[in-house]
Formats: sequence, structure tokens, C-alpha cells
Amino acid sequence: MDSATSDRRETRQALSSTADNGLKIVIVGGFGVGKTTMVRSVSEIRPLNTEETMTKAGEGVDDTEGVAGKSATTVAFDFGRITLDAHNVLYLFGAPGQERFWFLWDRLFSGTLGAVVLVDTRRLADSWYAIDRLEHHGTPFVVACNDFGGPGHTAEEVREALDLPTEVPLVFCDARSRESGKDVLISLVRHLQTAALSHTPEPTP
Ligand SMILES: Nc1nc2c(ncn2[C@@H]2O[C@H](COP(=O)(O)OP(=O)(O)O)[C@@H](O)[C@H]2O)c(=O)[nH]1
Ligand SMILES: [Mg+2]
Repeated sequence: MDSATSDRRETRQALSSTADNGLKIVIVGGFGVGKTTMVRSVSEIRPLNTEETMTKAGEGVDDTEGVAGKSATTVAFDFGRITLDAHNVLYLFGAPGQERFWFLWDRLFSGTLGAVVLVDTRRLADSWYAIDRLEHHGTPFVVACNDFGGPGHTAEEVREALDLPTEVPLVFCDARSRESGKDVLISLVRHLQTAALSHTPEPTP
């Protein structure tokens, strides 16, 4: 083990016993949009996930159209963690996008600070349900378009297709990149700050 790795491990051990504030963020979106990939990229722990090799049983149930090369599917949740400082830890939950897991979502959103809706611009309709549930719960979110190559869509086109209010940030990312994933989380945190400020009641004179 090199010294940087052992330093990181010691830091994490020290932090895990002091962090007292867990902040929950969920990453939601359709099947195969890159949720597991993003949690893996940004998490500082080896993320817990329940990726299973897709079986015959999933054929015809999981819609793999347009998801070339996808050979595993998340049957429950992805879970990752990022230490912000000595007291604050961000917990990331990747929520399954398949329709048969939608009943879990309402519970998942309770206590959630905010959400990232990950979208594949070739399959925008897959994000409608997630956006609808988040709006229903009043959970602040950002939309992140994952880069699968090919002809892209402009931010305006995606906004229009998803009927996104102007205050909802829209960013482009590559879920395989740690830096890019972090930028998405930073845009969410900025959005949460803005939302918190705009909801701060005016002091009464
Ligand atoms: N080209 C490209 N492929 C990606 C990207 N993110 C994920 N993938 C691939 O897309 C497939 C589906 O990703 P996965 O994270 O399992 O999707 P999930 O179902 O949302 O968890 C996998 O084969 C990933 O390697 C990306 O940003 N660009
Ligand atoms: Mg997954």
C-alpha cells in the first residue's frame, strides 16, 4: 500500500468516528443512464451495490434498447459516501430506475436533501417519472445529461422535452469521471443553497 493510500485510510478512519451529520442525496433516472457508474466514480468508499448479472428472467422486463453493452442491472440500491469535513458526510443513494421498483421511491425520498436526475438524452422519456415524483415531494433536484457520445442535444432541447422550470439547473456530465460527477454534485449543492436562500423568510420589521 502506498503512503497516499494509507493516509487516506487513516483520515477516513478518523473521520468516520467524528462525523455526526449525514446528508442524503439520491441519484435517480431510467434504466442504464449511469447511476451505478456515477456513485462508483465519486464515492470514497468501495460503493455498496447490488449489481447482478442480468439473467434470462430480466429479458423482456428490463428495457435494454439503446443500452448497448449493458450486462448487469441494479436490483436494489447503490450506496456511496463522500466526506465533506470533520462533521459532514454525504451519503449517495442510486435508486433503481426500473418500473417494478418505483414503489420504493416515495420512501427513498424522505429525508433527502436533494436529487440528481441522470438522463440519457437518447431516452428522455425515461426521466419523466423521476422528475414527476421529485416535484410531487418538493425535493430540489438538478438534471444531469450523461454523455454517451453520438449526436447531442442542446440544453434548450432537453429543457423543452422535459418541461423543466428555468430555476432547475441542467448540466452535462460523464458519469465515468470522478471530476465530472463531483461537478454535478457541486451544482446540486449550489442549487440547494439558492433554494434555501430564496425560502428564508424576510425578517419582520
Ligand atoms: N459512454 C458512456 N457510457 C457510460 C457512461 N456512464 C455509464 N456508462 C455505461 O452505461 C452502462 C449503464 O450504466 P450503469 O451505471 O450500470 O446504469 P444504471 O442502470 O443507471 O445504474 C454501463 O455499461 C456503463 O459502463 C458515460 O458517461 N458514457
Ligand atoms: Mg445501476
